[in-house]
Amino acid sequence: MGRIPLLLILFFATNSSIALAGPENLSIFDPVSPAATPIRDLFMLVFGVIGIIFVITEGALIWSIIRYRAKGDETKEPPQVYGSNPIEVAWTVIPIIIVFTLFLVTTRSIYSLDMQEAPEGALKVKATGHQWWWEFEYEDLGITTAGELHVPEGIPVFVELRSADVIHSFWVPRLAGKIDCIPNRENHLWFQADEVGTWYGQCAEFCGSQHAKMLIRVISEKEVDFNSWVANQQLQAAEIPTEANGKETFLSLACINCHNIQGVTTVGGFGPDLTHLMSRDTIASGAANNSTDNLRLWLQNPDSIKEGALMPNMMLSDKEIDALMEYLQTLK
Ligand code: HEC
Ligand SMILES: [Cu+2]
Repeated sequence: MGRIPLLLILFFATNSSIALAGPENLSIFDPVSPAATPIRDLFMLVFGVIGIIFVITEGALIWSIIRYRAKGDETKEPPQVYGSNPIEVAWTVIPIIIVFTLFLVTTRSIYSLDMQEAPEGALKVKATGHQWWWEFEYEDLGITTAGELHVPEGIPVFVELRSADVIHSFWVPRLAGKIDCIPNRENHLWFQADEVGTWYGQCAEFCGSQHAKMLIRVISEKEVDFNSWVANQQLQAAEIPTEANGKETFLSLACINCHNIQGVTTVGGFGPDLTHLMSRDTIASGAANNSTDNLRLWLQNPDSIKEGALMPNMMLSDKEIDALMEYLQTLK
């Protein structure tokens, strides 16, 4: 006993998130991708088998406690069985068969999901974990973005996983299992979003103080919507003059050492590409909505949104922030 009741509690605790399925549903029991369904099915199978074992063993225990409770009548002791070969063989062989079957089914699931080469017609994306944000590069399409991964509905997506610093782990529970991003190594994962929607995920390997704010959003869209998103992302930054001439301010500050803006500056790369910043719903890998207030707060002091973020507090004056805000908001 001990382990199984705990599992039961855990099961109902995690499973209850189905009922509560809010916008940020992270339940592995609610897959929308053929790369996630086998994981749910395997869990259910293993859980079913151990559930039956639990009921049988605990049932036998409770039954014998009640049936053979001492009532001062020595003659009612349970019959003792010693050295019965058939019984010894049965309770050795049955567990071996159960464990072996579960082992085979598990290996089959692992192998069926493992994919080291992109399948025909897949969209290829390179996902790089940084402390504490995600970079997504669509090399074939010439797009670099951050925090939010756009994909077409119903098409397999083949993700190459890397890390720029420490070990991270890419996990979007409703789309696929989790796979680590390891420095100097390339791992792979695939998924296919069979519905239009936003699927939430999270770095699943403790990677430093702001690990919990290293979120992932996968946005699956109808193919036409995806294509128009691609067409916009492929454009260089629009040249829109602003009153306070924010572009000059941006170029005069250290921003350019860390951030790229296609068509403007490409010496950065340490921080997120800002070319189409305003096309994102969130900033800082989902740590805050991309609202005017939050963007401003971020420029004033990134720590107020993500304490310890690797973008320094630039001690900008209000005037500089006004100018930068104007400029950043042209980056659609
Ligand atoms: C030392 C490198 C560095 C400098 C200098 C820097 N940034 Fe950043 N910036 C980062 C990093 C790293 C992030 C991602 C932080 C995170 O999410 O954890 C970031 C995030 C951002 C974001 C949010 C982007 C997104 O999609 O989430 C904006 C906007 C931004 N920086 C603007 C600026 C501006 C404007 C300047 C200049 C005033 C600047 N940064 C200077 C490193 C830097
Ligand atoms: Cu991480």
